[in-house]
Amino acid sequence: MSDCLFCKIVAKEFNAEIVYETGRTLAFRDIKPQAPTHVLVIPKDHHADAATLARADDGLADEVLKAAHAVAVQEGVAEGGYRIVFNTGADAGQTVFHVHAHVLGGRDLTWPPG
Ligand code: IU
Repeated sequence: MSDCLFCKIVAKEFNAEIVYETGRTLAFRDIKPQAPTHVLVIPKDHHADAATLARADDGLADEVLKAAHAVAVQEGVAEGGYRIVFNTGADAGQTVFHVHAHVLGGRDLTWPPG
C-alpha cells in the first residue's frame, strides 16, 4: 500500500532500526519504546490488522509469531519473560493499520494493560 508507513519501511523508503528479517517478516525497534526491549514484528505483505492476518491461510501468521519469539531470544528477554501484543482495531489502541506484533520485555510488565 503506497500510503502505508510500515510498507515504506519494508521497501526501505523510510528509515527504521531493523533487528531481524526473514523472507516474509521484518522486525524493527519502536520509535517510542515502552520497555527496554520494544520491537515491532510485521509481515512484509500488507494486512491491516491481526484479524486480517489470521484469515490469510498461507502460514504467514505462524511466521510472524515465530519471528516475534526469535526477536525475544535475540534480545535476551525470552528467559525472563516477555509480552507479544497485537493491538487490533482503534478501540484497542491500534494506530498503524499494517499489522504488527509488539514484542516487549526487559522490565516487569504489569497486568492488566491499560
Ligand atoms: P499501535 O499498536 O498501532 O498503537 O502501535 C504503533 C506503534 O508504531 C507505536 O508503538 C509507535 O510508537 C510505532 N511507530 C514506530 O515505531 N515508527 C513510526 O514511524 C510510527 C509509529 I508513525
